[in-house]
Amino acid sequence: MNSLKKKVELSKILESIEINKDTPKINNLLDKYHAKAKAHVIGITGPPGVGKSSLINALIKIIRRDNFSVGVIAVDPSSRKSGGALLGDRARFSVDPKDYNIFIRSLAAKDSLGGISEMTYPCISVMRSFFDILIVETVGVGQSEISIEDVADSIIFCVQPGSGDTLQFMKSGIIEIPDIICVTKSDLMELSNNTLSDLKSSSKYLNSLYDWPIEIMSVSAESQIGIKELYAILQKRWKWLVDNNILKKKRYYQDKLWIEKKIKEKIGEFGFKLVKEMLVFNSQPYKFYYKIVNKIKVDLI
Ligand SMILES: Nc1nc2c(ncn2[C@@H]2O[C@H](COP(=O)(O)OP(=O)(O)OP(=O)(O)O)[C@@H](O)[C@H]2O)c(=O)[nH]1
Ligand SMILES: [Mg+2]
Repeated sequence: MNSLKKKVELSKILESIEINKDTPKINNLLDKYHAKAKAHVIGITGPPGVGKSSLINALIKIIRRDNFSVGVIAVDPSSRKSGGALLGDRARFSVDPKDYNIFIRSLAAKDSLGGISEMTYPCISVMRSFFDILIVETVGVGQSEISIEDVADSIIFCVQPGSGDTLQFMKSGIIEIPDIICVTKSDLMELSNNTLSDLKSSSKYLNSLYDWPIEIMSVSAESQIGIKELYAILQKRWKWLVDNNILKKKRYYQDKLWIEKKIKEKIGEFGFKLVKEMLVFNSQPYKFYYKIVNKIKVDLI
């Protein structure tokens, strides 16, 4: 199938999973794509206006130069009160419309705090079977039931130069510890250097899961500084995830968390406690979810 056809097919699927969610047909379809996952799912998060979209634009260029295909899910926070970029205009994705190996999809954050709505994971499940790399942009506010850390394989946390709060947030658990920390706008030399050295000197407080050495670096999307280096780190990270079998564990955890959240939503915390022990599955998480929710409904009636 050529890339244009693929793009059209993908748009149709995404539309249909939003309209027909929770039907057996859609859950079968989701499992079909779930089984074909190939992309490295990269979450890019950070406060409004920090430069996430600009960084994604810069990454897209380098990814395409390498001839890899790339999908982007931009979780749009504009529907929430906090609004969009506070510091200057919001960057749009400036991609070549004739390049069918780039696909950008916006999802409304609705009222979910971490910006991850119920539809984000099914959308990721489908899109990661279509592309080599899938990037998800969210505004990181943390403290929500499901956040970007629960649906992506690697997390880049963007820090505004001159902001001193980040480390405090991490230490107090308000934000999860990311895999890569990027101080953005490094063309703003002095501010950026200070923030970078603050973060580096405190890195001993950051213990990442599974012994991944957290990378702390500075980037400038505007001046193209550090982008190649960031891309190289992402490739190293992908190899590390695959070679150490960590990807498999992470993906199982992502599936399980999504199922748990959906079950809680359908039958509440009490109902969830009754079935918690039953949540063991090997594959096909969407069919499994559907089966279990229906079994509970029958049992409860
Ligand atoms: N000097 C400088 N400005 C930048 C850089 N990257 C982004 N900006 C500016 O910062 C502003 C916000 O950039 P965005 O990329 O939209 O930031 P964002 O984090 O995606 O913003 P939201 O999606 O609204 O949360 C824009 O005015 C950009 O031009 C950079 O590398 N250097
Ligand atoms: Mg943005």
